[in-house]
Amino acid sequence: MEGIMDPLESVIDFKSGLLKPFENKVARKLSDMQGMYLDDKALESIVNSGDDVVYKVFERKVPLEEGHLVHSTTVIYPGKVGEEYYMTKGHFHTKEDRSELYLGVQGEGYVIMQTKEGKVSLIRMKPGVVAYIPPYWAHRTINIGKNIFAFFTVYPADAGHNYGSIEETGFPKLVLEKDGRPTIVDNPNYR
Ligand code: S6P
Ligand code: ZN
Repeated sequence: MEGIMDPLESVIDFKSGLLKPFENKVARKLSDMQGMYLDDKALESIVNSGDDVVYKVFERKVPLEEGHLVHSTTVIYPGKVGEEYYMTKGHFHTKEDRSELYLGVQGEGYVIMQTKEGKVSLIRMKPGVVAYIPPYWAHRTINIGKNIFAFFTVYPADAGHNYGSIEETGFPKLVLEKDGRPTIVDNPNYR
């Protein structure tokens, strides 16, 4: 049938977390994440001393239409802003009823999820762990290890990303390093 897309094959490199090949690549630096970490001063000082790439997304190109599935890997580098581990910005899907699957590929982390009604949930991620993010749950991932944390994601191509709500409210919980260990605490700035 005319207009039917050809199948795609890709390979996840389980060591580096790269998806090969990829057509779209996003790299986010700390300077792209102003206001998202608890310790603004620590963030400012890292940004002023040369900035840092926090994470990269490697994505196959598919039409952003209902019926297609975007699939990509995210690689979060190790590091902290003050006591807070490097993490993604986090978002609701613009179409809030669109769900998502994460598969842990390399390293250790958390996926933190919240609903607009104030429910919060965390899943500890490591290679092989699958996290199902149901409709209506915002999601952010956090690298709690000394090396990269990488995961594979699949989600409906018409989902879209709403970053604005998270920029305003943050997540109800933070994952901080306390006495050398990842520790889940209440976010004092949660609105
Ligand atoms: C997309 C999916 C992931 C994230 C990626 C970066 O729906 O949840 O591919 O986009 O992990 O996070 P963020 O919050 O900057 O988009
Ligand atoms: Zn998502």
